[in-house]
Amino acid sequence: MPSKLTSLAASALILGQVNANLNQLAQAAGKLYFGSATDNSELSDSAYVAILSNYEEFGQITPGNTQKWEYTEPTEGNFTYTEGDVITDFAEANGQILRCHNLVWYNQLPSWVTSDTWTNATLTAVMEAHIQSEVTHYKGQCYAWDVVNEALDDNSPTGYRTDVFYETMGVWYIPFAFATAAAADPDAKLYYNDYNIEYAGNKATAAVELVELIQSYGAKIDGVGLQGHFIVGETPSASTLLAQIETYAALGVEVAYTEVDVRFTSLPPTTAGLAQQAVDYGSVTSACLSSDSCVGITVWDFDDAYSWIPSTFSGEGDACLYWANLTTKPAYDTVESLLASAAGTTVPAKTSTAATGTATGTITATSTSSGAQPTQSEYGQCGGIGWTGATVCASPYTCIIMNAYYSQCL
Ligand code: 9MR
Repeated sequence: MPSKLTSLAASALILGQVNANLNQLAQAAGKLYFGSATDNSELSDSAYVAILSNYEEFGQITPGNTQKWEYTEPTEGNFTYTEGDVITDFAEANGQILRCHNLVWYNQLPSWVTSDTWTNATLTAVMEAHIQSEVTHYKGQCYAWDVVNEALDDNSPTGYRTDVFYETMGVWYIPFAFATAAAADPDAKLYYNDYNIEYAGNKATAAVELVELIQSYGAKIDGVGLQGHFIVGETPSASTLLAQIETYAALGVEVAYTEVDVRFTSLPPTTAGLAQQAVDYGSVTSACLSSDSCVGITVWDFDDAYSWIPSTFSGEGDACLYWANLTTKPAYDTVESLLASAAGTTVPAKTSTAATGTATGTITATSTSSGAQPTQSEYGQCGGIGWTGATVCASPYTCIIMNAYYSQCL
């Protein structure tokens, strides 16, 4: 039975209750933003756009594709920003911070870059022209640039990915890219962005050395982007993630979770799986909340309908905070509750979302008794991860989220 103290605390929390949205809560908790990636084709989906454009929900946007080299310089010296501008204009119209993505990456390169036989001098000139043009075009618009993306290879003996840049220019291409970007927009935060560097291991150690390499050349690096493409049940704990954040912070850089999703390796997810996914998203959220060096969290799209996972990992998916029908998952509730708790507030009570893809009513503040649904009495549990009992309170009580695992009729 809950103590009187618990119920008094709940009353205080109710007084501080806000209409919860992820960015609003993240900012109230001291972060710069909670954001999402998006892509041009998605902007014709009006129901999706209604959520994406809500600054209180997503205060930051990352273009998922159209700032990449194959889009912005499809043939040598011909720069085209029309498609990238669609996303940056969208973000600016909504007052959203932009993370710009990306300048130098082995993937999504036009064939003229990968197929030519470059010398160090000629590829250096090409890289310099590309970075100068793109960073200048977006100058003043990008909070941050992912300057170099995924330069490390999990299996390479050197730690570096042997792409056209590394093979032609050597490791020097990395500080060169950062110095070139800094010259073009001194105010943009310059990030190194990668996956599997969110927790201690060989690749994270290589990422630390990469930051030190850039610094040793006297070039500016402001941040490390932790992509955060995780798997349900295999996501590192909050303390493991936090330890790695602090390792980067000790180098004098900030960090951000830049591409978070937590995928199921087999579908459809079970109720227990959804609860685990909520724990996993919660670990990422808690880690970021626990460090002043973590500026924000970006999900690699918020809606399963637009996730990159199913086309890359056959049979896997459901990795986002929202189902494809734009209702929210238990993971959403956990992220929201953790942000709210860090902000010193609470979120409106809501009915829970157990069913896969058919969840309903998750945004509704609710829960006095109605109809024939089972009701919970005063002080009874009415929600939380793994809770399968009544989610409606007997009149006049309201279901209040105490934490991700426990909601109570008060
Ligand atoms: O979301 C992007 C997807 O639409 C592209 O097909 C894919 C091509 O590799 O790139 C995806 O975004 C990637 C990001 O740019 C870098 N980190 C991994 C992301 C997921 O693949």
